[in-house]
Amino acid sequence: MDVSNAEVAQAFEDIAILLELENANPFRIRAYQNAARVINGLSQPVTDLLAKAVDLSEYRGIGKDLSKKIMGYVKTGHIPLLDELSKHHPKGIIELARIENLGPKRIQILHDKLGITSLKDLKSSAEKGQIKKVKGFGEKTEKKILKAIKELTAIRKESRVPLHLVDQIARQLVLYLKKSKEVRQVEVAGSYRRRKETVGDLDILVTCNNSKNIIDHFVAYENVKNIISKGSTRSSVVLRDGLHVDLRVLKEESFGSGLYYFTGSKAHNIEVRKIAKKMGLKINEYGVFKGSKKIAGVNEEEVFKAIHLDYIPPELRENRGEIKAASEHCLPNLITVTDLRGDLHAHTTATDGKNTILEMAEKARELGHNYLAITDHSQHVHVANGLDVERLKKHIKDIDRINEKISGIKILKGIEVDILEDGSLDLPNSILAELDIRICSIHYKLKMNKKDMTERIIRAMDNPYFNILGHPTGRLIFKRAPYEFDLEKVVKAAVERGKFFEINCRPDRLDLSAEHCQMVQELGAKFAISTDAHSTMELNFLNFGTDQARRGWVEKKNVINSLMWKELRKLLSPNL
Ligand code: DGT
Ligand code: CA
Ligand code: CA
Ligand code: ZN
Repeated sequence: MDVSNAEVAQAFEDIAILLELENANPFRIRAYQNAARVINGLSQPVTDLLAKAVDLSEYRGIGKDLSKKIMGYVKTGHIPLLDELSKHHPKGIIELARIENLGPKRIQILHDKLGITSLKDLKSSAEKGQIKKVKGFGEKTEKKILKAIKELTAIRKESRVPLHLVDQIARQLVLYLKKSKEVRQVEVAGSYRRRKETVGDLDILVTCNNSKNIIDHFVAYENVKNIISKGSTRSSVVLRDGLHVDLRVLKEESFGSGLYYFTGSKAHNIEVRKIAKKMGLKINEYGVFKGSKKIAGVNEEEVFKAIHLDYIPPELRENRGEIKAASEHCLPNLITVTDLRGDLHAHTTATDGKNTILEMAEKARELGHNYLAITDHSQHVHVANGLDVERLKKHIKDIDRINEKISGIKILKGIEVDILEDGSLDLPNSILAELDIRICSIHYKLKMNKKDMTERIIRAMDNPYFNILGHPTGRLIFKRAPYEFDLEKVVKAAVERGKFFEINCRPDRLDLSAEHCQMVQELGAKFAISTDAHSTMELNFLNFGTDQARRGWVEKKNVINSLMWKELRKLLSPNL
């Protein structure tokens, strides 16, 4: 059995909790807790130690008895004592012990009085105010319990990390790995390579001259907080920021097949394996095989060729139709960040941005943009000091002046105008007519019912000056679900009226989602990939929106800011 140290330690911790519930001898309980700590701190997997015939009972804190239990666990995947104890207690009881202020004694009381056997039960009882009525608990404890549950669930949610944070961490780690003379190839695979908006853990693949040295080098990285396992060809660590990283050393001859396998997704891999099987081939992380003969594996291109598929970009590997498309030679011509000619959503100090029009313009020019749209907020957004007609008039003049001053880039006069509750726009058409571009967004009254919200948006699209629906679903990653509306209906209305959908690049928005991009494109609508920058730095966000667009199958021909201003302006003129 491939049992990790973390799993062994967890099993011992569980035993300690269950023993405590049974009022066992405190010394016995402590022994299991100590052993769990020792195992968590080992620098090598217990499986490796046992394979080398190391006597675990020699470690302080692990006696003869526990050493035997570990050997049994590694061999069979079971610890009879844990199995036995588990029989006497409901499954959910162990996770209750992870709540602060809730030792085994109190868990027992809650179980007897209120029938609580899981975190879910505990939460609902606390919310109903039943816990404070139990003798020895009281109002304060109930509040504490609710707070602890909230924190526990928050941690679970946060155990996935937003891609833009992982991006920095991964880049630094790769640089560090490349510093070793032993290393030849380094790639980050997994959801990171597929550019998923959140990442569970990093999967790094390397080839090298000496695998022991590279693993030693890896675990010595200054940002490593815990070493979870350290074997001869793989190692797992937790970084200081909480991110897990798996490192695997591959053989050069199977780097391509390994990269393909560990890039996933799992659903994609499973489907591909079926296809290979139909062709009489076998595919795994070591290569593509015909009988026992290896026919591909060095690089991904060769692997795809061997299974008769066009090369599938990692962002598409989610088993959402890409395998069929690859076998029929009709994969989409995905947008790339270098296809983009400009940025259509940016704020300045006139509202809630941090930089002036000129500063934003200069940065955009430095990025090689052909144009940048300045789209500050409209009056309804008081908190952002939104523009009323008079201030917008002045803003327009300011932009004109900058355009006279600066060369090599066109600054578009724009607005991010609010869609009001009744679907009208927050500024009169007379002033909207003086602009080059209007992004229309919803910023308040997000909780309308589905029908009303759908009508609100479509009514807004009836306005001839409406160009782009800003952050179309209003979702915030980890924080807020999309508002309720009929996206399909809205897309159809947009196609009829010549309106476009924003793919907002802000890492906390990435709105539209990949799935929504795919659906919107299939219904025939086009996109603007825009940063919604509130500072010059944020003008760099285009790659995040582009990653998202690629995951959503978005083609270059359907992205309006892949056009130069000369062409784009025709699409933005009002359809009067
Ligand atoms: P994450 O880390 O949750 O964001 O998502 P991934 O996709 O990076 O998943 P992870 O780290 O568990 O595994 C990395 C890749 O390894 C995964 O995308 C596909 C491959 N893989 C892992 N487990 C399996 C499996 O049981 N079967 C197959 N076919 N592939 C697997
Ligand atoms: Ca992963
Ligand atoms: Ca992983
Ligand atoms: Zn907005």
